Amino acid sequence: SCPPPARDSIPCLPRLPVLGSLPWLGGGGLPPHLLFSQLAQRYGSLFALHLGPHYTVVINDHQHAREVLLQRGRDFAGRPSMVTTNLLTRGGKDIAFADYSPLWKLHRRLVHNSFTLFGEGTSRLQDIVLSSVDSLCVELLSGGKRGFDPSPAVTRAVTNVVCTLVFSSTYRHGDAELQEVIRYNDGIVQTIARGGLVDIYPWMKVFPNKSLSKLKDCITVRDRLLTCKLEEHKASLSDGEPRDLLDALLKGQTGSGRGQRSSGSEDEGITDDHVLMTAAEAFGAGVETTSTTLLWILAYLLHHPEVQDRVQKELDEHVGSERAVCMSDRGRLPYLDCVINEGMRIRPVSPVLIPHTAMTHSSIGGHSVSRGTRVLVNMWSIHHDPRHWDKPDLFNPDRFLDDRGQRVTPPFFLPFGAGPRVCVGESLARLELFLFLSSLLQRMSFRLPDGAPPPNLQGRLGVVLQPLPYTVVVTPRAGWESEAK
Ligand code: HEM
Ligand code: PLO
Repeated sequence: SCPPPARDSIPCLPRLPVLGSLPWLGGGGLPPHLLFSQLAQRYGSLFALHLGPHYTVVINDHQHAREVLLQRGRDFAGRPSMVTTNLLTRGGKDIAFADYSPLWKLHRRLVHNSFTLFGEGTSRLQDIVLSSVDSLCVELLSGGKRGFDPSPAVTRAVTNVVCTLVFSSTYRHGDAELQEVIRYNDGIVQTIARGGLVDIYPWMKVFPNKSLSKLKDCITVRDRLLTCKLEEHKASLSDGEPRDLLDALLKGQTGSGRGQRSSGSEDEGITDDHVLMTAAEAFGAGVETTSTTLLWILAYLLHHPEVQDRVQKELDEHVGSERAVCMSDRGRLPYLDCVINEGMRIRPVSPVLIPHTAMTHSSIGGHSVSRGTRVLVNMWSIHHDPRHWDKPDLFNPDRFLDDRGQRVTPPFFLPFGAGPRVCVGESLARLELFLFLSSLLQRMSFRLPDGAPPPNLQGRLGVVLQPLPYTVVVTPRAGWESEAK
């Protein structure tokens, strides 16, 4: 029989030498996720462009996204090399920004197992989160009747959870080390990929600039702190249960990486550098994503007080005010789950995921794609696709319930990505989001300060898509007044 007909190539933007398609990208006015959504209307949901020298395919619909992430997930599990993330990760000794390799696979599996160790199975994680939630509630409730920005308190609470999880440190309000951690993390967030993770102007970074030296300073502070934690852990490592992620990694290092020659080709195994970079990354990912998602959801609740009322009604009916909410309540609180999903749909923290690359010659939608091609999955377009979502710009948690009030997860909802590069922190993130939101809304209500405009929902794209600062007034709910001073 005849070979299948050759399919035409992916529609591509015009290009110039060196600049690639940059002159057609509107001068950097729009952040990448919005720019790509706009271009998809002209070129179709699958199109290509040249980001400087890099041929890049952009995907704006869920069929192609599932093909790249799931069906051909292995082919597209590579990561491009970027100046800032190479600095951040000592040349890819982490999970998120490291290119695909057998060692990376081993490393990712080790991290995944270590997470599970502290995950759903044990109640330890729940205890860690709940104790942090308690202090957050006290702090928010003592804010009084004046409007205030909830962001610092939320960030502190989430940072505390991650510090306990990664290296067993818990901090009191105002602790100097905690302040240092928050400061260096902020510095990295501000300098690491300022227009999102898509490195549109890679050559700019080659010239010495303020931003790059600030990044280096923050990395130095981070490394000093983490090396110290690592040494402490090594010195006190015992044969018993791992105390935290750092312990689990150190144990896994001897178990599966170094010392064992059977895997052959990998000469190095999982080094101390890998352990350090993983701890740093779990830390950064754990803080930025969870706190940002919480702040987005709070912002939407201020716009939709009826949604907040309904969550609180659900909580009153199934939990009450006599005890704290726990993970086993999750099945009884479907509407809260929908609110969390709707928050992650309407404002995905990572609107174009992390760039992928083709590791072999492959294809997308029947078009052949050569090795090394960069692939950007625009989750923003997918989560706002009017063909699949009714009024996509409306915050409507009910879209995650079917006619019988059962939870549904549509195939075009992928806030954590999918396939070999799916988020490793998904179950941790879900646990945190659930416990934080349920506990907050059980104990207090959030309102706009008198006369204040509702939060701006446009967002600002740094390394993640963040809401602009806004203020809230917090009032205790029945049964929790004593916590307010
Ligand atoms: C990767 C979303 C929380 C660790 C990712 C990706 C997304 C994502 C979209 C990229 C997938 C891709 O490139 O295809 C989220 C969201 C979160 C969240 C929405 C919370 C609301 C966390 C937490 C951790 C974490 C709490 C760890 C403590 C990671 C890591 C990767 C990743 C290590 C890289 C995986 C890889 O490249 O193989 N996440 N994440 N994330 N996430 Fe998360
Ligand atoms: C956040 C700042 C930290 O200091 C370093 C860090 C590590 C992992 C990154 C995270 C930052 C931002 C959010 C990322 C995460 C890995 C996966 C996650 C990119 C840069 C997302 C949403 O994809």
